[in-house]
Amino acid sequence: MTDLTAPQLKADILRHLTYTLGKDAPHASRYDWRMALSFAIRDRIVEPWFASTRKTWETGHKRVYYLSMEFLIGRLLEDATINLGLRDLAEAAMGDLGQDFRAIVEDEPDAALGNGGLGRLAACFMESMATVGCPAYGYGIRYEHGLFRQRFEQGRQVEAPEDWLTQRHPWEFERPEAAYTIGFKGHLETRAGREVWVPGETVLAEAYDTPVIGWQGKWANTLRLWSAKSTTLFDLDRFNRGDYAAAAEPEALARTLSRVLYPDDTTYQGKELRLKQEFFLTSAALQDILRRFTAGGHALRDLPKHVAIQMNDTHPAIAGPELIRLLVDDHGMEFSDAMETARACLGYTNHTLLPEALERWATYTFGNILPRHMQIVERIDGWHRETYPSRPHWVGIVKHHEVRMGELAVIMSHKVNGVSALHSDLVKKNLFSELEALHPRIVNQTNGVTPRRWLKMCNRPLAGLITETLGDGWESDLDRLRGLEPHVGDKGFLKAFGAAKRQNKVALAGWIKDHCGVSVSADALFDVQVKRVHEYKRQLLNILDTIARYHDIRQNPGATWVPRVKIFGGKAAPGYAVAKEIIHLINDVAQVVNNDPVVGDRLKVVYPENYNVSLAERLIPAADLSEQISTAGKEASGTGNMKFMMNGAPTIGTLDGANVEILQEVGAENFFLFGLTAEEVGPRRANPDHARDAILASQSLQDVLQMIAEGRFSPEDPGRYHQLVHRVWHHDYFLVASDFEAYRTAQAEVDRAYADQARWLKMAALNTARSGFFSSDRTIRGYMKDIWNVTSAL
Ligand code: 7GP
Repeated sequence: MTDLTAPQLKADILRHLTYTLGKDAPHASRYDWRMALSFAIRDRIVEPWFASTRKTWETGHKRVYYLSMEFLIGRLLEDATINLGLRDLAEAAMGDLGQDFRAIVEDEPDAALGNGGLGRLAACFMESMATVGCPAYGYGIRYEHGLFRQRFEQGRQVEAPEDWLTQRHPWEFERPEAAYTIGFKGHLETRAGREVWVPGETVLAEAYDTPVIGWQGKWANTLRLWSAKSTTLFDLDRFNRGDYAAAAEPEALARTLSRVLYPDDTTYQGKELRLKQEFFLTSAALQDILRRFTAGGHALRDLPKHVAIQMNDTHPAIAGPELIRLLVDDHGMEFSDAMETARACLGYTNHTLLPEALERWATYTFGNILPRHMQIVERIDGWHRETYPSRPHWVGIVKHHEVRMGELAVIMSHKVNGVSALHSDLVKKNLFSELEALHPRIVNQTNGVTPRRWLKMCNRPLAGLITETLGDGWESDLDRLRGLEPHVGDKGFLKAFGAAKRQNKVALAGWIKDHCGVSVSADALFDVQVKRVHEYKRQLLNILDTIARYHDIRQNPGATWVPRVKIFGGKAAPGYAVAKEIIHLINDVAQVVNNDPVVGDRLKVVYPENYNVSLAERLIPAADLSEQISTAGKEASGTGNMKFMMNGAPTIGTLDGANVEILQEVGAENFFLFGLTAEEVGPRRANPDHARDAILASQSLQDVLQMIAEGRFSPEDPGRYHQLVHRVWHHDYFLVASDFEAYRTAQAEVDRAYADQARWLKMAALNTARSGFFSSDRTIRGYMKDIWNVTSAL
């Protein structure tokens, strides 16, 4: 922690405004002030950052390398001030300078270098590794355009490019000296009895480093993002001939590699550019790792003693063959030694069981782009066949002219992990059961989230109450939240807890009024489902229930209703037609419900555009109810579910992913459980009439489907949802119909619980009190012990 004073910080800000930005105060814009503040704060990170690096070098401490195609970081300014203990000082200093700290903070664009859960997890992990003092590097791609911006036009999702880098990104340091050549395509030659790869294309990977500071500034790690540059800068010949566009072509072509983030989360597309991006990240990272390692003067056989490499899903699974290639082709190691060395370093985290998300590359594409790696993959497959002669014939990496990245990642890793207890179990039993039987290596590491961002920063009223009640220090020892339990019987505490929630709700209501044009009452139950839009996550189930509620209110407006605000947020992959239809339906329902005078405050539906990390920070602290309603067996873990719990929102949910563990921690009386279990899902689906039976058994569901089919929510286009309704009747793979009645019953129970505010507040407070397990510090300690074999350097 720093002992900076307000006048010093002010002086730093003004110095940066003058000498870094070249502005004087009277003419500085909000952007200028934000830059000046960011640079002043960044200055405070540099010292601990250097100190951490120095210490790691001096002690020869083992390092962790986290390879991920996504880092969904969000904003950094406020987070950095919080971890440095400078937040209030920064607010005061800016106030003195006539600037509104909140406005400055919100001027920062989100670094949206990820799609959803997998990318956000990587960002939480970076913060937690810095907090617990695990020496680590994150490696990713510095996409010029992060995840697209979402807008609604007449209720339809429209995508616009995101351009966070058009402004200066004050947190990074460009490292032109740290650049590596990455090859693609070309051919193989035999020279002196060795296979040599002669790439047909090359690009340069240039590093940009962002320091990641942990809680209280005790340790800092590096997030190193690669940007693609051309190896041949400019075609001067062509330029001189006047062909300016062609002259710039090499540069433009190379840059496409780090131009855009693929916006699909759970479907795999098989696009050549994607494979190139994956190799670009992985090769640059591994070259950098080996350079750093050999600079330390160690023998390559000792790599696993000093280096742990984690593959965040299969996206960087080319790391296995690439590490072998570098060790064998560049460093002269024997294949079998290289194989052993690579496996001892590598770990693989699986994030999904959805078959459509499992990466498989046509051997044609793979061999064309990475001919040497194709050869190495065949060799690995051969090695595996020989090592396990008993292996069933269908098990292996190359099958039916495809390279299966999951199998490759498992075979190349000493440890494989799932992300919740249930998910790891299913990975073991279903996804990789044969490989696991040959060589057990699957372990569980239940996901977590950083409580610094997801409680301390985003929920000041609640964080303040916790500190008042428990004192300092819970932020890095989240199990201490259990200390709130004895207070839950105390009326005064519950009142304060309720007041904190209400303050967040009032703030959100104001924001909704300004941004969505809908008036909502802070007395209503805020029921929130925010996440990527996907059929398995079942936003459809939620909106069907909303329509049923609407229908009932219209039938019987005089009954006592617990007022609800249904809040949705999330993006659909641009090519995912069904998901986009669901978004459209939600917006259409919102139009009708919000403008129906019979309904009034009893029900409102809001769907703010462009859900992202910053919007999550606004919505989650104001939520009363957390919607985690995926078809059991489909959500690997979920991490939003943990954020809601921490912020005192009980869950309505299925027995899926980490919901199972949330239920276990919080107790059944504080969780609204419903629906088929993972074990029941298969048999249910096997009944060809499952949806029809469920619909015929539910008058309410029949009414709802009828209303949609009649065009009640799309009067100008009554046929708009015929297909969607048809799907529910005939192709209800995710069992929306089968779980509908159970969901409604659970929602009715929610109403009853909420109507008794004393009961509700107690449930909410217990959710916070029992959320300590879901700190990503706990998760990271688990990886360090069970997978990376690395200790804290603190
Ligand atoms: C997600 C899972 O869907 C989610 O359940 C989990 O909490 C999160 O990873 C972190 O483990 N998966 C992805 O975001 C994803 O892109 C495809 O998966 C590989």
